[in-house]
Order: sequence, then structure tokens, then C-alpha cells
Amino acid sequence: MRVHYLFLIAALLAASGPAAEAQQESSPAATAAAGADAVERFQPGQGAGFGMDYFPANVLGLPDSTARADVPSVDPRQILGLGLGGEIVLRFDRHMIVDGPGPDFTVFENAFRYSAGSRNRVYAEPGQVAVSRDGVTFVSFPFDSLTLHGCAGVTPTNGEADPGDPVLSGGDSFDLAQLGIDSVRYVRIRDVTGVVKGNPSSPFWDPTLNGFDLDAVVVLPRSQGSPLAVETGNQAAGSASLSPNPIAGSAMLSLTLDRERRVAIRMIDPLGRTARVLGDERLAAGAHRIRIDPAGLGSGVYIVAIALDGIQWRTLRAVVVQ
Ligand SMILES: [Ca+2]
Ligand SMILES: [Ca+2]
Ligand SMILES: [Ca+2]
Repeated sequence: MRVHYLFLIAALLAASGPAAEAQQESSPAATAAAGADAVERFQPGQGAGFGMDYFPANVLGLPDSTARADVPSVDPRQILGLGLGGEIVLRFDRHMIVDGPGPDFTVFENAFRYSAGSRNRVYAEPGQVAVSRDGVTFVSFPFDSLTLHGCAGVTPTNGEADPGDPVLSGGDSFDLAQLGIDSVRYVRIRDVTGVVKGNPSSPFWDPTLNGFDLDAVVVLPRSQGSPLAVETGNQAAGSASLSPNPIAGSAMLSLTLDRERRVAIRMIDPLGRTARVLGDERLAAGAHRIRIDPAGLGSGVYIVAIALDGIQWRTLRAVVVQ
């Protein structure tokens, strides 16, 4: 018989009880898009150089507000040319990118619409997008080399719109859920213009293509998570701690709540994937002890992520030793 990974020692309140109707708190989630905080590394490709005088400031922060679908930004204070085959890694310090509802981040390039004869075309210099929690191991979003679906650098920017609204802002948006990844701190863009340039039958083919031009990468408002530094933070909703840690056999998560709340707990592996769902239930006010059994998980550093009432609240670092 399999042992349940989670059992609650404290009493559970039935979700249908009157206390379940307690008022919801207003969400503390951020309301504005946030750009990257730093460049982790940049490996220029062939023909790179544009924008180097203003690097790295030109790829941090928000996209060029003057960019339009038919008049792209060509301002070196806003745009960095990666060059053919170039690669850049951006880091997000103030906000982790977490898998919120829908798309989680948007990549802005300077793609634009133009007419060739009677045809409307997009001048696209595509980039492959990958994400990472630790800056070392990256997982790539798949893309189609003919339609460029799944690439960045395809949708023109509308700098007039709120960059936190992917429906209006343009740019290419990405959803961590597509990769089954919970949260990341790094976004890598690798120029793949070669797949278009080397294929004259591509609908995007143009002999002048010369590599991805990065304007900005922004974390969308509902996908901004707290940095891991908040694991010792003091929030009014309660407290959480893990003992023992490192975990060799099993461990107890001690959780105290100010009132009845829906509590969702997951263990996230070093790649940012959900390794185990430890629970998603309503818990009463007061103290709870939740058992964590790491059987079946490899050794490594995991994150125990706790969401209260659907909002990411606390992350604890758990070292699993098998
Ligand atoms: Ca920019
Ligand atoms: Ca998402
Ligand atoms: Ca471009």
C-alpha cells in the first residue's frame, strides 16, 4: 500500500461550512509590467553591434513607447542587435516569473508590418525563447520554423499600449504552463533568424534579415512572484517553517494561519517543474502540521511553494538528501 505523502494532523474545516464564505482579501498582486533587472550574459552573433553603446540599459525595463506596428523602434537607446546566432540571458531579481493565469511574460523585438507588392508581410527576425530557474539549465519553448509560431520577434510592438496587456501591447507572449514550469528567474533568447534566411520559400524570407533585435522582456502583472528572499518574510497571514531540513527521511511543514484559508502546497524541482502536489485544501485558522515525504524525489534543492487563497505567499527552500 502506498503511503499518502500528505496528511493533516490538525482538523480540517469542511469547505462547505459557513466559514468558507469568509471575505476574500484583496489581491496584493502587482499591477504593472516589470522589465528585466540585469543581463546575465550576452554572446553576440554575426553582425551584432547595434545598440552596444547603450547596453545593457536598452534591454532592461519596458519596451520603446514610440514603437508602432508599421514604424518599429530603431533607437539604439532601446534596441540591442543580437546578431545572427547571438544569445542573451536576462535576469529578473525584483519579481520571479511565476505561472499565473494565461501568458506570463512578453518579449518585445522590433518586428514590423510592410507591403511587398500586393502582400502584407511582417519583417520578423525570430528568436527562440528558453527559461531557467538557476541560470544554468534552460528549457526551450518549441517553435515552428515555417510559421514561426512559438518564436519571439514575430509580433510588432504597440508602444502606445500597456506593456502588461499582451492583447494590446504586441510582442510575443509566453506561458510557463506550456512547459509545465512553475517559476523562473532567467529568460534566454537565441537568435534563429537563420531558419528564415536559409529558406527562400519561407513566408518571412527577406534577404536583409540580420538577427533578432531585443527591446525588452516584461513580466506580466499577474505572473510576478516574490523572490525567494521572502522565505523569512513576516506576513500577517501566518507563518511557515520546515523541519528538519535537509530532509533525509520525512519532514514536517509547520503552518500557522490567521483564519481559514485555501492552502495549496507544491514542491518544485531544480528545473522549476512541479515535482509534487502536497495539498490543495481549505485549512482552519491556527496551527497545522503537514508531513512531507520525499520518497521518489532525487537529491537536490527543491522549493516548497505555498499559495493562500490562490495567491503565491511563501517559498521555503528544501534540501532533499536521498
Ligand atoms: Ca528597450
Ligand atoms: Ca501562465
Ligand atoms: Ca528586427
